[in-house]
Amino acid sequence: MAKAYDYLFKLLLIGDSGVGKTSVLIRFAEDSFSPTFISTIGIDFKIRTIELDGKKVKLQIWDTAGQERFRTITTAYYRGAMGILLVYDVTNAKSFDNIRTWIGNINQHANPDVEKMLLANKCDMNDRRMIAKEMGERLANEHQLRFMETSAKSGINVEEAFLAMARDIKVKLDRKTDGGGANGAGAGAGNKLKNDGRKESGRASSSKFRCQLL
Ligand SMILES: Nc1nc2c(ncn2[C@@H]2O[C@H](COP(=O)(O)OP(=O)(O)O)[C@@H](O)[C@H]2O)c(=O)[nH]1
Ligand SMILES: [Mg+2]
Repeated sequence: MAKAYDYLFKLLLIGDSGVGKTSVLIRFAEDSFSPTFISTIGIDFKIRTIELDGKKVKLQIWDTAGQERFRTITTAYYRGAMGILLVYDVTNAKSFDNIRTWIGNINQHANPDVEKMLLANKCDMNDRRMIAKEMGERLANEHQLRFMETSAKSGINVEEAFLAMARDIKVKLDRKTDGGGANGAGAGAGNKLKNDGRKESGRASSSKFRCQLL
């Protein structure tokens, strides 16, 4: 019997209230968008299964239920998370400043091994932009995070962001289960390429997946 999935990754969305976390999740899971503020009450997580290197990867993506407003996100929410998408809103400088606080919160509560990524959402709203792309890139570099500008509204980079996150987790996991040895197509050299390629692909993706409405 065919397995339903080969990998199960638990991901979380974190960031200030109103930055578009729920919208990004709904764009990714259902490919839809609502222009009104979405009450998160009742939504715990959404599931989408993707394919990576011929493997089925089930993504279980958790959304906060408004606790972010009170900074009461605790260890329970972070438990078992393999990837965290940190989201700010390019039209809201405070949400950008607060990313440092969220990183502190993650460092305090989450598994130190968790894969993190920074998303600059609402990049379709250029007329109201407060945070330049370079500022996001600088912050991401400082914390060695992958970075992308996204728009849940137009769909820019949403798919790419989740795929990049899933890929990073899978690479890390495969490397661990292989005890750092060769896997799949590559022998030792292939592995080294992967190590070096990680940062490269991070850079490549931030320029390749440029927000198209800039
Ligand atoms: N223009 C634009 N609006 C967005 C985008 N993402 C979310 N929004 C809007 O921002 C508001 C807050 O979104 P929501 O997903 O509820 O934010 P959350 O509190 O972080 O979950 C809603 O009115 C959304 O329609 C985006 O990419 N572009
Ligand atoms: Mg929400």
